[in-house]
Amino acid sequence: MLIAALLGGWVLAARPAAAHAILLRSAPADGAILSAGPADLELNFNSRIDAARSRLALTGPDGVTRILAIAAPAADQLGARAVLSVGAWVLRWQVLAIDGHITRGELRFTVADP
Ligand SMILES: [Cu+2]
Repeated sequence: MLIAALLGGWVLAARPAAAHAILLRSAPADGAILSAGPADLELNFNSRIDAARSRLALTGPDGVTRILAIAAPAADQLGARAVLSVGAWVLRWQVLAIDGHITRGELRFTVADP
């Protein structure tokens, strides 16, 4: 009885966490080295997200942070375009999952001379 109650509690507690948006993969990947020019940024999550309430902020080698216009090619995906110059870049993402929870993270990548 006690075990069942504990197990039930664990399952209930685990369920909302499973719906958090977790980044599964991205392009560019964290730590990637790219060449300069226009780039398609793409982030894939494990759950559906509310693209309208999600945010992508890109900081370039000049230290300036730009909020990117977000496209949502799929319910679990965010996309954006950026023109990348040589140097270090940080892409910060914040997404609202359908369970109402916000998750955030950042990707760092480098643009190198060809
Ligand atoms: Cu959640």
